[in-house]
Amino acid sequence: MTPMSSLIVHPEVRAALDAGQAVVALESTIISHGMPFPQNVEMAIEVERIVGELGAVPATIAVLGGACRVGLTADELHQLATADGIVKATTRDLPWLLATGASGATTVAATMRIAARAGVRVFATGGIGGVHRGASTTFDVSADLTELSTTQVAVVSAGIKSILDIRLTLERLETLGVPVVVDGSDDFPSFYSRTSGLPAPRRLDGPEAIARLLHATWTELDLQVGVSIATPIPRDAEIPAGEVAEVIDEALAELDRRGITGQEVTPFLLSRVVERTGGRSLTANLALVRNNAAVAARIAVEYAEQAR
Ligand code: PSU
Ligand code: MN
Repeated sequence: MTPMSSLIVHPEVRAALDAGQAVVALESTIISHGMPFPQNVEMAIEVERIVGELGAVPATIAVLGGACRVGLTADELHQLATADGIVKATTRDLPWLLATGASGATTVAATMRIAARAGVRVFATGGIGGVHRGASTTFDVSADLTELSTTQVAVVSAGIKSILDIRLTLERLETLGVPVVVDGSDDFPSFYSRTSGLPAPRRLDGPEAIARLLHATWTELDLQVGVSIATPIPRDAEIPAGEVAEVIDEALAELDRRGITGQEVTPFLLSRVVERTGGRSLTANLALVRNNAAVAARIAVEYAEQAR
């Protein structure tokens, strides 16, 4: 077995990378564990279309049958959205998936690692993981942060969901040396809401400036880090922070009562929020993922152009 047989890049993605054209990575935990069916598969197909229309090649990433896959077919997206037994995989789960031939939906961390192996530098998701509320006793800090501290991929998100401690997550990202910029706002966004009560660590406006930052990070300074790019949810889809706060507090209390810990925490909180807001949060979630995909595609196109 050659060492690279565990990495399979879709021919269209391969061709784009070889030609120095824009590629945008997309994650799969959001499909298998972040949203209900059928909205999950509809979302997965639509974000690929949005990326394509803006001149970049979409590459959804997952592990299927023990191989890291970069770029999936519609059938494979459907399988991730519906199949039982697709494990949620962060970076440390990748060796187990490869060794056992299993399939896994990749988190932000695992998606970044596989994207970097394939040479994809720009990645769109919904929200990144971070420091959980109460982490001083649970030690629950997402491996997304560790990955951002070592892997050269830019992650476009709508900020951080307030199921997490946003202030502590930003502190941790600073300690880890991860550049954090907000596109077009002085406020750091909190997923459903355009603000979080915290200032943007740094602000940049538009894809050209952000692509320059990526080249400064990797090409000029050769920093071995990821970059976190937050873009606020579109105004017409925003849910004011106060309206989800109560639902999130209830979900956190239920988490405690039920003693849910570890990898189950984030999927549990995500599904509770959708249930308790009567689907309103799902509509907002879909709007921000579409927006993040478009922002990432424009950045990827600029990044490729500035490399010429
Ligand atoms: N936050 C969201 N939506 C998501 C996730 C986080 O608002 O779908 C998913 C992402 O895949 C992220 C993962 O990488 O949850 C983080 O999981 P954990 O907290 O177990 O590291
Ligand atoms: Mn965790």
